[in-house]
Amino acid sequence: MIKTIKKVAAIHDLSGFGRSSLTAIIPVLSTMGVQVCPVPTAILSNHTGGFEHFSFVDLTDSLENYIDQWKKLELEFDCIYSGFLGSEKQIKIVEDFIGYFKREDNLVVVDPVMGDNGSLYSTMGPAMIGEMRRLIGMADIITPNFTEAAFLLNRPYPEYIDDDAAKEWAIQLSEMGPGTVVITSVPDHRDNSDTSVIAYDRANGVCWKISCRYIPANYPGTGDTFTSVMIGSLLQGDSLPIALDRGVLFISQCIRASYGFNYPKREGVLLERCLDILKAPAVIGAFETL
Ligand code: PXL
Repeated sequence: MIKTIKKVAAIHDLSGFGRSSLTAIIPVLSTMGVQVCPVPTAILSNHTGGFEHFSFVDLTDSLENYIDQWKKLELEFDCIYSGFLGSEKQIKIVEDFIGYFKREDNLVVVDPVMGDNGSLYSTMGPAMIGEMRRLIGMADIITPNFTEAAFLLNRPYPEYIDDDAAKEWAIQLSEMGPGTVVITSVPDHRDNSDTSVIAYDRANGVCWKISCRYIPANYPGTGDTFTSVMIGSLLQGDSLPIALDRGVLFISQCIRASYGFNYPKREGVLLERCLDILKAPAVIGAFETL
C-alpha cells in the first residue's frame, strides 16, 4: 500500500481552552502535512498552568478498548508521540502501546510533561517521576524542559547552567535509554537574556545547541508546539539540528506575534496568526555544536 501522508499517534490530553497539548499539536502537525491520530488520555476544561480551577476526566479506563480497535484495524504509525499523562497507570498503557506499534523504522517521541519553572504541575505527584523515568527508556527521542530534566535526573533546579554541565545532563539522560535527548528552556549562561535548546545525539556522539533571545513571557503549551514542529520537520526528512532550529524559530516567532497584545498569557501563543509560517521553506538558523 502506498503511504500518502505520514501518521502520528498522539497520546495526550484534550484541554478545551488554552492552546496546549492536542489543541496545539493537531494544528501544527496538520499544517506541516502530517496526520494526527489522537489517543486522548484525559479531558480537561482548560490546561492546569495559570488557571485556578479546571475539570478533569481521566480516560484511563477507556484507553484499552480504544487501542484494541486500532490493533484490529491494523493501523501503523510513522511516529508515536506521548505527552501529558493523566495517571501513573497510563504510563503502563503507553508502554504497551509502544511495545505493540513500534517498528524498526518509526520514531517514538516521549515528552515527559511533569512541570515547569522548577516545580511540578498540580496533577503530578512524585510517583509520576519514577514512572516517567521508566517510560523514557522506550523512547528514541525525549524532549524534557529544563525543570523536567532536573526531576528525571533527581538534581536541584539551578538558575543557570554552563554548556559543559548542560551537555552532561543530556548525556546522562541518554544513558537512561533514549538515543536523542532534547532539553528545552535551558537558561543560557553566556547571556542571561538568552535561553537555549541542548540536544545530544548518542549514535553520532554530537551535542547541538540552539540559542534564542529570551522574551520575558511564559506561555503554556509552547513545549507541545515546539515538539510538534520538531516531529513534523523530522517526518518531512529534515536532519535533527534543522528540526530543532525550526522548532526554536517557530516558538520565537509565535511569542513575538503574541507579546505585543494585551491578553492573559495563560491562553497560550496566538498560534492561528503564525501557522502559515510553517509552510515556508526552512530557513537555516543558528545551531552550533558543543
Ligand atoms: O503543555 C503541557 C500541558 C499539557 N496538558 C495539560 C497541562 C499542560 C501544562 O500546563 O496542564 C493538562
